[in-house]
Amino acid sequence: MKTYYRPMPRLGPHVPKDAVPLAGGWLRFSDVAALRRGQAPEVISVRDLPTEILDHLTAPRAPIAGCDMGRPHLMGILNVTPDSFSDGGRFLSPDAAIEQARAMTEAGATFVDVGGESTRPGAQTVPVDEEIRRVETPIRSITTELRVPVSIDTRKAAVAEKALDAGAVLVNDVSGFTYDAALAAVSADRKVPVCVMHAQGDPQTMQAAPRYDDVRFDVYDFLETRIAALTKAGIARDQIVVDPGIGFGKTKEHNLALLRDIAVFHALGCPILLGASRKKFIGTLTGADVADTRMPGSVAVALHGAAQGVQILRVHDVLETRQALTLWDAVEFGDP
Ligand code: HH2
Repeated sequence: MKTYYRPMPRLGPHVPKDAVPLAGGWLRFSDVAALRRGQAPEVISVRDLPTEILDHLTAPRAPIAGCDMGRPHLMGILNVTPDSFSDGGRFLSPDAAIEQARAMTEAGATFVDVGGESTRPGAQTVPVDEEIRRVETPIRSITTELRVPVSIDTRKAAVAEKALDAGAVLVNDVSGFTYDAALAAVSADRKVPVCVMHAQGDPQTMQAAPRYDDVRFDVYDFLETRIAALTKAGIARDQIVVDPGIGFGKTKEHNLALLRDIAVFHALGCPILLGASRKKFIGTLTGADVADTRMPGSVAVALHGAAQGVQILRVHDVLETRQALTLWDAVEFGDP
């Protein structure tokens, strides 16, 4: 039976002598939970790991769009849509979009993720021309005026092409490159990094009745298969970022299980992106019904991600998350 290896990162300055770096980054680990479907976890020593897993868990990640994956990054969310679940309608005008991108960059975002189609539960597909119309101008002005890598959040090859022409440098697809067969080829041709996210179902129906055998391992296997498909399509393995897709065809329990064991995805050997910001499960757990009031819960999840070695945190509240991360970092690792 397949074993999944979940490193148990240590925080703070006191680590055992045999601890090794997690993904070449800011955490170290010496113990790993060996997990199997339907069985109790077993904690094993890093010395007992299969060689390929040890390599995937420890090897430094290549830079993504020029950003060093040896430290946590904030990806600021910029939805140029009328209907996104949290910021819909606020950044539709090019001026509002660039101002928001500037504010997020000044607050510490090292990526800006621009999306022209909401993929919230129940959202309708946006025609390609309309999606291009929404994203092209903001991406061009952000990449001209600000020195921040822009990612294009789209499922469609035609939109990605225009966004890359306008200056985007990363393709982020919430369908895990399953929606439009041409998107992987475009990303390979243009030699840009990609983010492959897991989703069960499409936005219109995904929250109806999501089901898994074990969400952690089903998502892991999906991402592993997609990495193989994307490398076959010509995308360099070290330019693939993986994302478990919080809220995409997942119940609150599914989201929590994924977050608790998010470190298992390090065994894929790729940087991890986590997008939990203001999502519904935060409201379900806290009673914060309105998305804009979910900042504190979102910050808590982002800190958890950083403590598990997640390299890219996709957030709406950049200033607040950066402040929390700075304090967390100073306490755990010492004031620089
Ligand atoms: N979540 C959303 C959109 N894109 N991309 C990645 N890689 N990971 C995510 O978790 C993710 C994503 C949904 O959130 P948001 O963009 O805030 O809302 P909407 O889809 O309504 O525009």
